[in-house]
Amino acid sequence: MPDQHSAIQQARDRLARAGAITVLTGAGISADSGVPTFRGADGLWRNFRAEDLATPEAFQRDPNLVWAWYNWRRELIATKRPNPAHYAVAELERRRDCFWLVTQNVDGLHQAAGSRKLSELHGNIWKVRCTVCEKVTENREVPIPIPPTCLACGGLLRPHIVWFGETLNATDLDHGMKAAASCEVMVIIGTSGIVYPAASLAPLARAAGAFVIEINREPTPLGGIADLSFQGRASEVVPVLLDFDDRPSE
Ligand code: BV8
Ligand code: ZN
Repeated sequence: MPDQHSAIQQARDRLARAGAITVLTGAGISADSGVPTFRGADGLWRNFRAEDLATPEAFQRDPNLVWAWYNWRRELIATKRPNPAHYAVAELERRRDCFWLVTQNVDGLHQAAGSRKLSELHGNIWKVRCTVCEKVTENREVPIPIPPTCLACGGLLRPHIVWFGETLNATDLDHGMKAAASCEVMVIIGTSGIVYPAASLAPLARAAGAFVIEINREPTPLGGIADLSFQGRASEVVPVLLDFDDRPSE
């Protein structure tokens, strides 16, 4: 890995010359906004691990407990704002016709920062879906009364979120895979690279010939396929990397 300064210059040159750019984000991009990451120490709630609650089985067994967890997260996220990394990604979208953002996050902070060309692979914490009529609506009640019921049919509502063991929305996944397979540069920000199929988008981009840039606070399994890995806080590193001139250096 070249020294930090030349690595930053190399990343900026690659981005400046890239016509098509795809960004893949995980919980780490929202960490500096105060949103607990999924696997970080601050992600626990009443000593439950997220993986134990974000499942259809947990919801089947005790929907009120799962809703209490989501109410805790909704209340917390409702007070959080995008950070400079979210804004830098939204700005990059405006600078490229061929741009797509694939996020694993459900917090809605990318949209709050102005991102529009994105797929939310794991859903959105501000959307609910009826378990009976499947109607999806936006709901920003904080807290949402438990158990929430569908205005259309009275059925029990669930978060419109993809839980472990559930398949992703085929359109979202397809869009994400196409964006990974067709980009010249993929920027991966704040993901542990553990959850599939989202994590498979990085090797997919690499195999298709993309230059892969990773930003994370610590080394991840994706480091092995990144051409450049930057260790640091997304809110500090991402704005620096994305601050490039569109005139590639000679
Ligand atoms: C699927 C919504 C087909 C929930 C999420 C056994 C049985 C069933 C399935 C599986 C199985 N084994 C494996 C699987 C597949 C499973 C999976 O991958 N499991 C993992 C745990 C091994 N995947 C699935 O089940 C997917 N569906 O495969 O369907 C299928 C069906 C049946 C059977 C087989 C296959 C569905 C996955 C979606 C799960 N839902 N979220 C909710 O949010 O309520 S995933 C969850 O993890 C979040 O969305 C999160 O975004 C995502 C990924 O985590 P990260 O975003 O990476 O967050 P994490 O905390 O892990 O890491 C944060 C990173 O940021 C760290 O690297 C840290 O260093 C860094 N960081 C921290 N601070 C900063 C920072 N970086 C920069 N700056 C900072 N300041
Ligand atoms: Zn309904």
